[in-house]
Amino acid sequence: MDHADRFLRLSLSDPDLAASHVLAAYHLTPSEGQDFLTTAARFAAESGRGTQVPLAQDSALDVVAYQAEPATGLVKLAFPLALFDFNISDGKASITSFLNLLVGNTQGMGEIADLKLFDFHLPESYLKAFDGPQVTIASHWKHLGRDEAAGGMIVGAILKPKLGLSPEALAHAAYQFWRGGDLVENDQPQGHQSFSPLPETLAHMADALARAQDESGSGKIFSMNITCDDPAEMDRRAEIALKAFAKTPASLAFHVDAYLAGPMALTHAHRTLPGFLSAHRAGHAAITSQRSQRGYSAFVLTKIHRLLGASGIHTGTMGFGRMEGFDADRPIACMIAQNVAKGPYFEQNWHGLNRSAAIVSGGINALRLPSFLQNLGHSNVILAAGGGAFGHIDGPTAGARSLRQAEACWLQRADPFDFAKDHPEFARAFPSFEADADIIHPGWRAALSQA
Ligand code: CAP
Repeated sequence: MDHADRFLRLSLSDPDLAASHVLAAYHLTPSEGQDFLTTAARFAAESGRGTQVPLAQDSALDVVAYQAEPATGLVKLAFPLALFDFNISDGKASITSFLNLLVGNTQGMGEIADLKLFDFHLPESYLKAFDGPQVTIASHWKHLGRDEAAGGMIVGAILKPKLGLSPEALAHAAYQFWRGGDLVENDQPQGHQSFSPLPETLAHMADALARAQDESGSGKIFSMNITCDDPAEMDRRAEIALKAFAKTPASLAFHVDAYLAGPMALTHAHRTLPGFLSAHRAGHAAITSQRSQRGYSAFVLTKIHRLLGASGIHTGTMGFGRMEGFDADRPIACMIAQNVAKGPYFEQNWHGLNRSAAIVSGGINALRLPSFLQNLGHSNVILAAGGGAFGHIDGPTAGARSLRQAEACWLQRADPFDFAKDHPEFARAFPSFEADADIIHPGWRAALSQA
């Protein structure tokens, strides 16, 4: 072994390092012909000092590999806090710096075949140097007139089709959903397109929301996609939205495609815009998918979004929707919503940093929702169902009602067929999503025809 063996400290363990280092757990497969421990040591050397040449004695700044298991591929690195970048202006920490050290150049090392980050742990002082959310789901619950500690599921939809509708058609679709639901999110590809110029769209949307609020007597929410390359353009769009929704500011929320536009976009939005801010994550599966052996996991991405200050975070549907996911993904939602939570390798104490809410989206409908909630164990989430709302055969108002009823069915632990008897929108979800009904509730045709 070369000088890199100074970067292997296998006598150390989590408790020796957790207060003074960022800890990171990876799965590593060396390239063919490479020795596992040597590769782990070189990976550690490259991670911090980024050098292949022998170093002087000082090792206080070394990143060290303190666990390395050839049998499982697990490698744990410890990063001294002094290696991370902090703002000159306000002393705040930087996720770009964090990612640069944990999943930067090392992702391309020739001697490594596969390398994926699955978990990390931050010590208190570093964690507190991140913004965290300023606004939590409690602000939405307040606007909706719910219990602010545990107000239950916010029934939301992503407008479908997401592209191609005129401002009037888009606002009409939103209005139809709001008649039965709480929140409309425009999807991450929606911006200022020729068929739906943003100023007109926002004016129609604000009008539709005001009508829905007046008619129902309860609050409604619009979460506007603000993602752009240029922060000045983001500010411009926000300014137009804030003007359009000036009469009902608590109804306006913003969201950013935090994976594609990156930490700077989320941070800019978080620090400049009022209210609830969500992190979408389109494109994330390129690195987070279980089939991708590099990058980092969805768990890591989601934890990063809480640090960056997202009030709501797309967490996936844990295998109960249509996007890739697994029921074992539950810790993703727990990590963002609790003060102390266990990840796959580390327990993180958030030391009072505000919590983020899970945004549940991707193929969820009234039939799939109860199993999802059962796996999660609570319904204090924001639902953003697209097809599950607009695919209801009686339209989006019925779609919204069917989703609210599905939550109630689960909360009451009711038999779905009995429940369907006096909840018509829920009952009509069965023929709306026949393929799901056949799998989740075989025999539904006979059971419902007797109802
Ligand atoms: C959902 C959605 C969302 C994804 C995001 C879509 O629509 O609008 O962007 O769910 O996934 O286009 O796929 P559906 P995630 O309800 O019609 O599937 O939250 O996992 O990042």
